[in-house]
Amino acid sequence: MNIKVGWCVAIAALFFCAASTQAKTYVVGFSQSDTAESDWRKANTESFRDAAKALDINLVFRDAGGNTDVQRKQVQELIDLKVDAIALAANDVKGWDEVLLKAKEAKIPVVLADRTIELLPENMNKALYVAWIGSDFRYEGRAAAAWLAQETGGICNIVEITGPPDSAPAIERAKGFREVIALFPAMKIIASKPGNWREEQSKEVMKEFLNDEGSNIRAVFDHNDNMAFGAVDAIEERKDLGLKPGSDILVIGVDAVHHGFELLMQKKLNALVECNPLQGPIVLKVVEEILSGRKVPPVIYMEESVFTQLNAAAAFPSRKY
Ligand code: GYE
Repeated sequence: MNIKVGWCVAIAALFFCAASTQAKTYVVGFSQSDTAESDWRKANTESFRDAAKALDINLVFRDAGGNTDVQRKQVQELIDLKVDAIALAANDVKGWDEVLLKAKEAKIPVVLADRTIELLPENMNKALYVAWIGSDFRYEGRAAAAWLAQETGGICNIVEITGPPDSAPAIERAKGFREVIALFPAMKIIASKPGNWREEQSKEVMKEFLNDEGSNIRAVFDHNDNMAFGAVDAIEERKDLGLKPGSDILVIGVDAVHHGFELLMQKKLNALVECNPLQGPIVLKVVEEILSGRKVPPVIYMEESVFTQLNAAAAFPSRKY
Protein backbone atom coordinates (compact mmCIF):
# COMPACT_ATOMS: atom_id res chain seq x y z
CA MET A 1 0.00 0.00 0.00
CA ASN A 2 1.61 3.41 -0.90
CA ILE A 3 2.32 5.96 1.87
CA LYS A 4 -0.52 8.36 0.87
CA VAL A 5 -3.19 5.66 1.17
CA GLY A 6 -1.64 4.53 4.46
CA TRP A 7 -1.96 8.02 5.91
CA CYS A 8 -5.62 8.26 4.79
CA VAL A 9 -6.44 4.97 6.47
CA ALA A 10 -4.65 6.06 9.67
CA ILE A 11 -6.53 9.39 9.79
CA ALA A 12 -9.86 7.66 9.09
CA ALA A 13 -9.12 5.17 11.88
CA LEU A 14 -8.35 8.06 14.26
CA PHE A 15 -11.68 9.75 13.43
CA PHE A 16 -13.49 6.45 13.91
CA CYS A 17 -11.93 5.92 17.34
CA ALA A 18 -12.69 9.52 18.37
CA ALA A 19 -16.30 9.16 17.23
CA SER A 20 -16.75 5.82 18.95
CA THR A 21 -15.24 7.05 22.24
CA GLN A 22 -17.27 10.32 22.12
CA ALA A 23 -20.05 10.12 24.70
CA LYS A 24 -23.31 8.98 23.04
CA THR A 25 -26.10 11.57 23.09
CA TYR A 26 -28.83 9.74 24.93
CA VAL A 27 -32.47 10.13 23.91
CA VAL A 28 -34.57 10.21 27.09
CA GLY A 29 -38.36 10.40 27.17
CA PHE A 30 -39.86 12.47 29.97
CA SER A 31 -43.55 11.85 30.67
CA GLN A 32 -44.84 14.77 32.76
CA SER A 33 -48.26 14.65 34.43
CA ASP A 34 -49.46 18.26 34.05
CA THR A 35 -47.11 21.27 33.92
CA ALA A 36 -50.02 23.72 34.12
CA GLU A 37 -51.36 22.37 37.44
CA SER A 38 -49.01 24.30 39.75
CA ASP A 39 -45.94 26.50 40.21
CA TRP A 40 -44.22 23.39 41.52
CA ARG A 41 -44.83 21.46 38.33
CA LYS A 42 -43.66 24.36 36.13
CA ALA A 43 -40.36 24.45 38.07
CA ASN A 44 -40.14 20.67 37.79
CA THR A 45 -40.54 20.67 34.00
CA GLU A 46 -38.04 23.52 33.65
CA SER A 47 -35.47 21.66 35.76
CA PHE A 48 -35.65 18.70 33.35
CA ARG A 49 -35.28 20.89 30.27
CA ASP A 50 -32.30 22.76 31.80
CA ALA A 51 -30.63 19.56 32.99
CA ALA A 52 -31.05 17.88 29.57
CA LYS A 53 -29.30 20.83 27.91
CA ALA A 54 -26.49 20.78 30.49
CA LEU A 55 -25.98 17.02 30.07
CA ASP A 56 -26.37 17.11 26.26
CA ILE A 57 -29.32 14.71 26.51
CA ASN A 58 -31.99 14.76 23.81
CA LEU A 59 -35.15 15.10 25.94
CA VAL A 60 -38.35 13.90 24.26
CA PHE A 61 -40.98 15.68 26.36
CA ARG A 62 -44.64 14.67 26.73
CA ASP A 63 -47.20 16.43 28.96
CA ALA A 64 -50.46 14.59 29.74
CA GLY A 65 -52.42 17.64 30.90
CA GLY A 66 -53.50 15.77 34.02
CA ASN A 67 -55.14 12.90 32.07
CA THR A 68 -53.77 9.49 33.08
CA ASP A 69 -55.17 7.71 30.01
CA VAL A 70 -53.34 10.23 27.82
CA GLN A 71 -50.18 9.80 29.87
CA ARG A 72 -50.23 6.02 29.41
CA LYS A 73 -50.58 6.51 25.64
CA GLN A 74 -47.69 8.99 25.67
CA VAL A 75 -45.44 6.53 27.50
CA GLN A 76 -46.31 3.95 24.82
CA GLU A 77 -45.37 6.56 22.17
CA LEU A 78 -41.96 6.96 23.83
CA ILE A 79 -41.50 3.18 23.75
CA ASP A 80 -42.46 3.13 20.05
CA LEU A 81 -39.88 5.88 19.44
CA LYS A 82 -37.29 3.51 20.95
CA VAL A 83 -35.91 6.14 23.36
CA ASP A 84 -32.92 5.01 25.44
CA ALA A 85 -34.76 5.51 28.76
CA ILE A 86 -37.97 6.96 30.19
CA ALA A 87 -38.51 9.25 33.21
CA LEU A 88 -42.12 9.11 34.43
CA ALA A 89 -43.92 11.57 36.76
CA ALA A 90 -47.15 9.56 37.10
CA ASN A 91 -50.42 11.46 37.34
CA ASP A 92 -52.11 8.67 39.31
CA VAL A 93 -50.68 5.87 41.45
CA LYS A 94 -52.45 3.03 39.61
CA GLY A 95 -52.73 1.72 36.04
CA TRP A 96 -49.05 1.51 35.00
CA ASP A 97 -48.48 -2.26 34.90
CA GLU A 98 -49.27 -2.87 31.24
CA VAL A 99 -47.26 -0.03 29.72
CA LEU A 100 -44.28 -0.60 32.04
CA LEU A 101 -44.27 -4.27 31.05
CA LYS A 102 -44.07 -3.07 27.42
CA ALA A 103 -41.10 -0.83 28.31
CA LYS A 104 -39.38 -3.81 29.94
CA GLU A 105 -40.01 -5.98 26.88
CA ALA A 106 -38.48 -3.20 24.77
CA LYS A 107 -35.48 -3.12 27.15
CA ILE A 108 -36.10 0.57 27.93
CA PRO A 109 -35.24 1.36 31.57
CA VAL A 110 -37.80 3.47 33.45
CA VAL A 111 -37.04 5.88 36.33
CA LEU A 112 -39.90 7.29 38.41
CA ALA A 113 -39.61 11.04 39.07
CA ASP A 114 -41.63 12.74 41.83
CA ARG A 115 -44.68 10.47 41.97
CA THR A 116 -44.69 6.90 43.29
CA ILE A 117 -46.93 4.22 41.74
CA GLU A 118 -48.67 1.03 42.91
CA LEU A 119 -48.13 -2.12 40.82
CA LEU A 120 -50.25 -5.26 40.90
CA PRO A 121 -48.83 -7.89 43.30
CA GLU A 122 -47.83 -10.17 40.43
CA ASN A 123 -45.69 -7.40 38.92
CA MET A 124 -44.03 -6.03 42.05
CA ASN A 125 -40.92 -8.21 41.67
CA LYS A 126 -40.47 -7.68 37.95
CA ALA A 127 -38.29 -4.56 38.27
CA LEU A 128 -40.63 -2.50 36.07
CA TYR A 129 -38.71 0.61 37.13
CA VAL A 130 -35.09 0.97 38.20
CA ALA A 131 -35.31 3.84 40.70
CA TRP A 132 -37.62 6.48 42.21
CA ILE A 133 -36.43 10.03 42.93
CA GLY A 134 -38.75 12.33 44.84
CA SER A 135 -39.97 13.59 48.19
CA ASP A 136 -41.18 11.83 51.29
CA PHE A 137 -44.83 12.89 51.03
CA ARG A 138 -45.78 11.10 54.25
CA TYR A 139 -43.09 13.11 56.10
CA GLU A 140 -44.44 16.32 54.55
CA GLY A 141 -47.92 15.63 55.98
CA ARG A 142 -46.43 14.82 59.39
CA ALA A 143 -44.28 17.97 59.33
CA ALA A 144 -47.33 20.14 58.55
CA ALA A 145 -49.30 18.62 61.44
CA ALA A 146 -46.35 18.83 63.84
CA TRP A 147 -45.89 22.53 63.12
CA LEU A 148 -49.65 23.13 63.59
CA ALA A 149 -49.74 21.18 66.87
CA GLN A 150 -46.91 23.22 68.38
CA GLU A 151 -48.41 26.49 67.04
CA THR A 152 -51.86 25.83 68.53
CA GLY A 153 -50.93 23.82 71.61
CA GLY A 154 -52.80 20.88 70.13
CA ILE A 155 -56.21 22.58 70.06
CA CYS A 156 -57.39 23.29 66.54
CA ASN A 157 -60.34 22.86 64.14
CA ILE A 158 -58.82 22.22 60.71
CA VAL A 159 -60.13 22.25 57.18
CA GLU A 160 -58.12 20.38 54.52
CA ILE A 161 -57.87 21.12 50.80
CA THR A 162 -56.33 18.12 49.10
CA GLY A 163 -54.69 17.13 45.84
CA PRO A 164 -56.50 14.69 43.53
CA PRO A 165 -57.49 11.63 45.62
CA ASP A 166 -55.66 9.19 43.26
CA SER A 167 -52.29 10.97 43.33
CA ALA A 168 -49.47 9.73 45.57
CA PRO A 169 -48.67 13.09 47.24
CA ALA A 170 -52.33 13.67 48.17
CA ILE A 171 -52.72 10.14 49.57
CA GLU A 172 -49.47 10.25 51.55
CA ARG A 173 -49.69 13.86 52.81
CA ALA A 174 -53.20 13.14 54.11
CA LYS A 175 -51.97 9.98 55.88
CA GLY A 176 -48.95 11.67 57.46
CA PHE A 177 -51.03 14.65 58.62
CA ARG A 178 -53.63 12.38 60.25
CA GLU A 179 -50.98 10.23 61.96
CA VAL A 180 -49.74 13.25 63.90
CA ILE A 181 -53.02 15.00 64.72
CA ALA A 182 -54.31 11.66 66.04
CA LEU A 183 -51.91 12.28 68.95
CA PHE A 184 -53.90 15.42 69.90
CA PRO A 185 -57.58 14.74 70.74
CA ALA A 186 -58.44 18.45 70.40
CA MET A 187 -57.06 18.67 66.83
CA LYS A 188 -59.91 17.85 64.46
CA ILE A 189 -60.33 17.88 60.68
CA ILE A 190 -63.84 19.33 60.41
CA ALA A 191 -63.94 19.32 56.58
CA SER A 192 -61.82 17.99 53.70
CA LYS A 193 -62.24 18.35 49.92
CA PRO A 194 -60.02 18.19 46.78
CA GLY A 195 -58.74 21.41 45.24
CA ASN A 196 -56.79 19.32 42.68
CA TRP A 197 -53.57 21.38 43.09
CA ARG A 198 -55.23 24.39 41.45
CA GLU A 199 -55.63 27.86 42.99
CA GLU A 200 -59.09 28.62 41.57
CA GLN A 201 -60.55 25.26 42.60
CA SER A 202 -59.09 25.65 46.08
CA LYS A 203 -60.61 29.13 46.41
CA GLU A 204 -64.07 27.71 45.67
CA VAL A 205 -63.56 24.95 48.24
CA MET A 206 -62.43 27.43 50.90
CA LYS A 207 -65.44 29.66 50.16
CA GLU A 208 -67.66 26.63 50.86
CA PHE A 209 -65.81 25.89 54.11
CA LEU A 210 -66.18 29.51 55.23
CA ASN A 211 -69.91 29.42 54.49
CA ASP A 212 -70.33 26.20 56.47
CA GLU A 213 -67.89 26.75 59.33
CA GLY A 214 -66.85 30.45 59.33
CA SER A 215 -64.93 31.46 62.45
CA ASN A 216 -65.04 27.84 63.71
CA ILE A 217 -62.03 27.26 61.39
CA ARG A 218 -58.65 27.80 63.10
CA ALA A 219 -56.40 26.39 60.33
CA VAL A 220 -56.42 25.24 56.71
CA PHE A 221 -54.00 22.49 55.58
CA ASP A 222 -53.43 22.79 51.82
CA HIS A 223 -51.65 19.91 50.05
CA ASN A 224 -49.76 22.43 47.90
CA ASP A 225 -48.91 26.15 47.81
CA ASN A 226 -51.21 27.06 44.92
CA MET A 227 -54.18 25.80 46.91
CA ALA A 228 -52.97 27.83 49.89
CA PHE A 229 -53.02 30.91 47.64
CA GLY A 230 -56.64 30.14 46.76
CA ALA A 231 -57.54 29.71 50.45
CA VAL A 232 -55.94 33.07 51.33
CA ASP A 233 -57.94 34.80 48.57
CA ALA A 234 -61.20 33.23 49.78
CA ILE A 235 -60.58 34.27 53.40
CA GLU A 236 -59.71 37.84 52.37
CA GLU A 237 -62.81 38.12 50.17
CA ARG A 238 -65.14 37.32 53.10
CA LYS A 239 -64.73 40.77 54.71
CA ASP A 240 -68.02 40.19 56.58
CA LEU A 241 -66.34 37.47 58.65
CA GLY A 242 -63.42 39.76 59.52
CA LEU A 243 -60.98 36.81 59.51
CA LYS A 244 -57.34 37.37 58.57
CA PRO A 245 -55.33 34.61 56.82
CA GLY A 246 -52.06 34.03 58.67
CA SER A 247 -53.46 34.99 62.06
CA ASP A 248 -57.20 34.28 62.63
CA ILE A 249 -56.92 31.31 60.25
CA LEU A 250 -53.49 29.63 60.09
CA VAL A 251 -52.59 28.68 56.51
CA ILE A 252 -50.20 25.83 55.68
CA GLY A 253 -48.91 24.95 52.21
CA VAL A 254 -46.58 22.29 50.80
CA ASP A 255 -43.97 23.02 48.09
CA ALA A 256 -42.41 26.35 49.27
CA VAL A 257 -42.53 28.09 45.86
CA HIS A 258 -41.58 31.73 45.26
CA HIS A 259 -45.04 33.28 45.77
CA GLY A 260 -45.50 31.17 48.87
CA PHE A 261 -42.47 32.88 50.38
CA GLU A 262 -43.86 36.28 49.43
CA LEU A 263 -47.12 35.52 51.31
CA LEU A 264 -45.14 34.13 54.23
CA MET A 265 -43.25 37.42 54.49
CA GLN A 266 -46.55 39.32 54.20
CA LYS A 267 -47.75 37.15 57.12
CA LYS A 268 -50.73 35.84 55.08
CA LEU A 269 -49.32 32.29 55.23
CA ASN A 270 -47.87 30.56 58.28
CA ALA A 271 -45.86 27.53 57.20
CA LEU A 272 -44.57 25.99 53.97
CA VAL A 273 -43.30 22.43 53.98
CA GLU A 274 -40.72 22.30 51.22
CA CYS A 275 -41.17 19.81 48.37
CA ASN A 276 -38.21 20.30 46.06
CA PRO A 277 -39.18 20.20 42.33
CA LEU A 278 -35.63 20.63 41.00
CA GLN A 279 -35.32 16.94 40.20
CA GLY A 280 -34.11 17.19 36.59
CA PRO A 281 -30.36 17.11 37.26
CA ILE A 282 -30.48 14.15 39.62
CA VAL A 283 -33.01 12.12 37.61
CA LEU A 284 -31.14 12.56 34.31
CA LYS A 285 -27.79 11.81 35.98
CA VAL A 286 -29.31 8.59 37.37
CA VAL A 287 -30.54 7.76 33.86
CA GLU A 288 -27.03 8.30 32.48
CA GLU A 289 -25.61 5.98 35.15
CA ILE A 290 -28.15 3.28 34.28
CA LEU A 291 -27.43 3.59 30.55
CA SER A 292 -23.70 3.39 31.27
CA GLY A 293 -24.32 0.06 33.00
CA ARG A 294 -23.66 1.32 36.51
CA LYS A 295 -25.80 0.50 39.57
CA VAL A 296 -27.95 3.26 41.14
CA PRO A 297 -29.77 3.54 44.50
CA PRO A 298 -33.43 2.39 44.10
CA VAL A 299 -34.72 5.34 46.19
CA ILE A 300 -33.32 8.89 46.31
CA TYR A 301 -35.00 11.57 48.44
CA MET A 302 -34.75 15.26 47.58
CA GLU A 303 -33.32 17.59 50.23
CA GLU A 304 -36.07 19.63 51.97
CA SER A 305 -36.96 21.92 54.96
CA VAL A 306 -39.89 23.69 56.65
CA PHE A 307 -40.23 27.48 56.31
CA THR A 308 -42.26 29.77 58.58
CA GLN A 309 -42.72 33.52 59.17
CA LEU A 310 -39.61 33.27 61.38
CA ASN A 311 -37.10 32.05 58.77
CA ALA A 312 -38.67 33.02 55.40
CA ALA A 313 -36.86 36.33 54.91
CA ALA A 314 -33.45 34.79 55.57
CA ALA A 315 -34.07 31.91 53.16
CA PHE A 316 -35.83 33.89 50.40
CA PRO A 317 -32.75 35.36 48.59
CA SER A 318 -31.28 31.93 47.90
CA ARG A 319 -34.48 30.26 46.70
CA LYS A 320 -34.24 28.73 43.22
CA TYR A 321 -37.93 28.18 42.42
O1 GYE B 1 -46.80 19.26 45.66
C1 GYE B 1 -47.90 19.93 43.64
C2 GYE B 1 -47.80 19.36 42.22
O2 GYE B 1 -46.18 15.73 42.88
C3 GYE B 1 -45.01 16.72 44.72
O3 GYE B 1 -47.72 17.96 42.45
C4 GYE B 1 -45.82 16.97 43.45
C5 GYE B 1 -47.05 17.77 43.71
C6 GYE B 1 -46.80 19.18 44.27
O4 GYE B 1 -48.76 19.80 41.42
O5 GYE B 1 -47.76 21.34 43.67
